[in-house]
Amino acid sequence: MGKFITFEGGEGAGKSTQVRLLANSLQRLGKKVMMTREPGGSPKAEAIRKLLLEGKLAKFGPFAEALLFSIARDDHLETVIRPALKKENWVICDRFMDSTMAYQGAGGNLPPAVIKGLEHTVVGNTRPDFTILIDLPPAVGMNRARIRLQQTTGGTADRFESMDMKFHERLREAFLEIAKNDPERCMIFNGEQPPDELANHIWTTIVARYALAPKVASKK
Ligand code: Z5A
Repeated sequence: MGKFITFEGGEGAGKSTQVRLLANSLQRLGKKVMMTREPGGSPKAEAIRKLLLEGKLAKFGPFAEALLFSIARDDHLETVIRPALKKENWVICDRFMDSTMAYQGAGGNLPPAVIKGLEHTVVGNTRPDFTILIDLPPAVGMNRARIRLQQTTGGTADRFESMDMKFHERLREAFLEIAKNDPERCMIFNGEQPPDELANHIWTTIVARYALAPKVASKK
């Protein structure tokens, strides 16, 4: 079996940037890597992503959203993640089950037991080996996301980006709580450091955790 690594955190934390940098480092070591993301990652799940991020289903409330994220995750796991793990890939996923606990749980006030039930049914034994939580003050992340939005789409925030700062503070606390309660799986990294420094810290941790040959780590 391969390895399953997930990145979690708030808006603009730098997850996508770090997913790419970690994938590059692993590939330079000759590892087979599959980068993916949630919501999405498979054709059916990408279709659900569109509905969720456009906010068209928000009127049904957080339970309906949690179900839809779970339906998308089920397809993503079945058609993409589990087959890739069977082929010895390092699967690196931009957001996964902890985002449901943070956004629909803490953010949407769904009871943790409901989310845990969905997680148990959908994820089963395919839990991440390692989860990298990139933590930073929501104002910093939102500002990064805002600047990027202006540069790319002309300034239209999606369903979750448009929530108020208190919502994003609750998310941050929820992610920190998840990591604190599962220290074997989760590690918290400071997202305020420059991308290359953060990538080096993550890489050093991965090298130690999986006993990889460290000499390739410093190559760009
Ligand atoms: N969601 C949910 O509610 N429930 C669920 O179960 C799941 C998801 C799975 C997916 O959005 C949304 O779905 C998400 C949660 C919800 N909420 N929102 N919005 P998405 O995939 O479109 O967006 P995201 O996951 O929040 O990612 P993001 O906003 O694109 O941020 P990021 O991936 O963490 O950051 P980035 O793209 O790497 O970087 C953002 C910008 O900052 C970019 O311009 C970078 O160049 C810059 N950057 C990156 N790193 C740094 C550092 N270290 N310093 C300075 N600047 C940096």
